[in-house]
Amino acid sequence: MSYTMNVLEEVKQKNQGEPEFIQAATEILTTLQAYVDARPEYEEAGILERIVEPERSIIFRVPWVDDSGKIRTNRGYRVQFNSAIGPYKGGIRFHPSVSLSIMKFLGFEQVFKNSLTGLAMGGGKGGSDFDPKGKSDREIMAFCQSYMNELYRHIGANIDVPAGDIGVAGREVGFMYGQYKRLTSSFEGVFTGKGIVYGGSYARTEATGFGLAYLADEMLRQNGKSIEGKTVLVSGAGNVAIYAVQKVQQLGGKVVAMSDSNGFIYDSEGIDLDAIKDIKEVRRARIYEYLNYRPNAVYTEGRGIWGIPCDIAMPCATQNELLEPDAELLIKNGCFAVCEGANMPTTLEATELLQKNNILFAPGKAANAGGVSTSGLEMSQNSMRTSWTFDEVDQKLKGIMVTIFNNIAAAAKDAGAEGNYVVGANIAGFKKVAEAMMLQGAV
Ligand code: NDP
Ligand code: 2IT
Repeated sequence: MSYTMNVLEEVKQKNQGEPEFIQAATEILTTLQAYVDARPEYEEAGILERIVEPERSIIFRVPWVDDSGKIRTNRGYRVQFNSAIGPYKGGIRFHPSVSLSIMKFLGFEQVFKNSLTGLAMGGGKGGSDFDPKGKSDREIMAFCQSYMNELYRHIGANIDVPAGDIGVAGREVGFMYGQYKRLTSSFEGVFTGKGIVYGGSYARTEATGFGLAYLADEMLRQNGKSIEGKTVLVSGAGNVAIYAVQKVQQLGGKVVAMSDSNGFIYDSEGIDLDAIKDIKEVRRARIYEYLNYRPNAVYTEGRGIWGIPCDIAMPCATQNELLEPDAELLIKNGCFAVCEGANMPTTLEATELLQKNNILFAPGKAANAGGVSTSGLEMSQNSMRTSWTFDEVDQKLKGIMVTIFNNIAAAAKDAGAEGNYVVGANIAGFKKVAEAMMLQGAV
């Protein structure tokens, strides 16, 4: 068996009970196989054995008091996966499904994604199985403060810089940042996604969704297509989905459907984004309320958004939300591009099927890298004690997304897999991290 496949077998043996991490490792190692096995220096330096093992996984108790006065306990995590090219960097997720496996898959993806941005950021991820749904602002604050009471000792502007992810956005970052500052007496760029008035960057809120649309636009353009006039499905209705829809609409695309974990809405006239923002960003309500704003739209309970005919699909909710039967439906209905806004939303089988059918496929670690790229820009602004305008940040973001696309397309071509952007992203992301690890010795 080859070096790469041996390491993959070892990953499966050693991490039983971690299906999401094994899934992410399988995708990455399988696509790196030809590249790595042709270069024995990687095996000599033990690069793969090291790169699949987090530098550190921290698991801790998070007790907090709910509004009835009862003490509740959740489990907190921070996986510091790889610091070869910069301080650990990656979001924090609050969702009841959070487990060590999900933290490790997200941290592993983040290592390669952050390398693709061209900025000096290592990879990490954190979170908790805390469910923010239905909690009061005071309960959210109590939880965030307790989470930080443990996490603060492990992070720092040059050590590990968290940000948002599912269930964590401006409100939660504010509470966590405030508690960090109180515990350390240090006002520093230890978080990204901060409020504009205390060191946040313009356009960080929009960045992941905008970046997704920029990368999609570039991929389509270089393949003789465009977003203009196309019918688009965007799953989810959170931070990534909302700003993906906004930019797709600005680029002339027609988004006809969005979803949340309860169901999906279809609006043949095109999604009214102001209504979605009011429901999700202001009122934190369910997506079926869209019918109160647009009575002609249709709401369907459950999953099923991928059955709507479209040209372009953008999964922007969560991992494993686009399965093989969904891919079959997309292909049958004439979809020609799938661009991942979420992390690992498409299963391995669905990805393979889409690629076999020549669907243009932009993998999450490249397509959603606009969020962490703009986090990198926020870190730069904090270090320089300066603040760039929205347009300045947006222009830099656009430049980074075009560069990422060019790099992954070139890496795919060099590997003899032209047009396979999964292979391209994994090789391009791996190269820089592996080289840094080799130069730094056995660490
Ligand atoms: P949000 O919490 O803002 O939104 C998540 C959306 O996805 C919600 O509409 C949510 O519905 C839905 N969703 C979440 N979990 C599930 C589930 N298990 N089943 C069905 N629907 C679900 O998160 P983000 O928009 O920030 O993140 C979305 C994805 O993008 C994630 O994969 C994240 O890792 C990735 N990402 C985020 C970045 C960022 O900057 N925020 C950057 C790069 C990637 P409901 O409200 O009903 O739960
Ligand atoms: O998955 C991701 O890239 C994020 N959630 C954003 C991470 C960050 O540090 O901005």
